[in-house]
Amino acid sequence: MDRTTRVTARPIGRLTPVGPSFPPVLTGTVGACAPGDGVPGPADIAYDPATAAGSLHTRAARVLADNWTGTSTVPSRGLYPHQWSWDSAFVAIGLRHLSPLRAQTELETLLEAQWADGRLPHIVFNPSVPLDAYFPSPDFWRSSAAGRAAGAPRTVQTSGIVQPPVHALAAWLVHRADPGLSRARGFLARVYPRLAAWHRYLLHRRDLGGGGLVSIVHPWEQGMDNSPCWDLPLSRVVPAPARSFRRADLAHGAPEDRPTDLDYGRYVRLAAEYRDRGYRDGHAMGPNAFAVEDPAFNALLIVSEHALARIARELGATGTARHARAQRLAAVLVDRLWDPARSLFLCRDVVSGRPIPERGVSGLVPLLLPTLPREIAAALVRTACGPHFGLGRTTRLVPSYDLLGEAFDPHRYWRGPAWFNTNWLLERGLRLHGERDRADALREAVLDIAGASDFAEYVDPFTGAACGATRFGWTAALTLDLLHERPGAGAPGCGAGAVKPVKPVKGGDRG
Ligand code: 9WN
Repeated sequence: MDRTTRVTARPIGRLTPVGPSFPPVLTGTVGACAPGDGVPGPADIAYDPATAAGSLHTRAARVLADNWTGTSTVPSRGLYPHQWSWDSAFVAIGLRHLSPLRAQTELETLLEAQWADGRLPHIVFNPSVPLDAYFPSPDFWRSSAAGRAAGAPRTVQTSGIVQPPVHALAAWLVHRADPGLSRARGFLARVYPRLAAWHRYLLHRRDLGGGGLVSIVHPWEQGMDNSPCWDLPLSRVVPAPARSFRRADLAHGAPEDRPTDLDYGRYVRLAAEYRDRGYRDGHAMGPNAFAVEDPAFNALLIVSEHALARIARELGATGTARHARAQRLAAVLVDRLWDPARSLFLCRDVVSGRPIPERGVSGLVPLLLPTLPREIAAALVRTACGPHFGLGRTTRLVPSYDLLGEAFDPHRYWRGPAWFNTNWLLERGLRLHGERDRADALREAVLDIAGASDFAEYVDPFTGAACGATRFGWTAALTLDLLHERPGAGAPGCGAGAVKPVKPVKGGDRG
């Protein structure tokens, strides 16, 4: 483990635990600190550890230094100038190799913006960024007013939707990077109640299909915003009129790489309606509602639940109930979303009750699950390497969508290009299931293409040409993470690592 942080740990305030009656109050947390208050600044990152790929390491570290705001990391200075939820989790996973303190701070800042009902908002807005720098801006979401009943914080503005729950996995990996520092700061003890409340929110308020899996209520919640998997359920949504909003993303990206105006109108309509309902979940779903069970979102929750079990264990509990719940959820995932004919997990439209017949990369992400039946893991590997995703044949990185699908477009947002976070997840999945050679090849491809594309947000899956923003946060962070992994390594040591079989039990989330 590379220990490059030059920051001395000192105890800081506590995050207030969340629960059904918790007030969104924070006491003396790191989020209030400015550089110089014990929170590391760019100068605390060592750029030149002795690694074989020193210059790639240096360049990735520089991106993270440049995107650091003092308490968290923006995905991109131009296109995404605030803190995003799953971006921060991926960033923390890479930052832990440079500065475990800064990685802890990244997650703590996000968790401070948690709502009283347990949800972790997908954006935490930086008040010093002009309102027109990103749309939808805080005055669209109006979180502290519209979200009051759901317990939105008063002192920080956020969005009201969520993103995939990668956070407990990130917290566990960050802890493992420097357990001494983590214990000295009481890191796990402070984040655990918040992470537990986050999972509770998802499992209890978002089981809209009634079968045990979490539903997303907006394409942005799943993180793969413009995937063709949403086209069918989105087609029922009446778009908001184009004149009612002004997109900011087109100032930074080519229109042909971004979602269409029609799709944007639908995103805006869904978000505005959710806001106008006070961000309440579990209302009676109308025929035009958007509610989808997604395999990647649920797989990440399961992996994070295993990580939470490990955190509980570190804090003195057994973790058994959480491991059991994760195993139970994995069985439900297979039961509800596995499509043996396509050898892929599919999304399920909760409103119609039917599977969505599109092949998206999210259907491969359950490869991360340690308890996946062996034949399903093998089938997923075949699918990744087959004609629909082309890994190792026509592509070096797994594309976001079916190469043979009607909606495939190598450049348009989540409709074909390859992203680095999904490839990082699949690299871990391959390693976990004993596919070392394929995992090594994918690792090498991520490193080559991330470096050559100047840490692009996403790339053409055939040529590796950069699309979207460059110097993108999670691309740099996950490059660092892979640089610190030994090629040829076995199963990754994460929340999803070797899980002892336990008897499933009902209920209980105390670890
Ligand atoms: C909406 C920040 C985010 C990522 C998402 C990605 C994109 C936002 C947008 O950028 O979404 O949340 O404006 O398109 O799709 O995965 O978290 O990097």
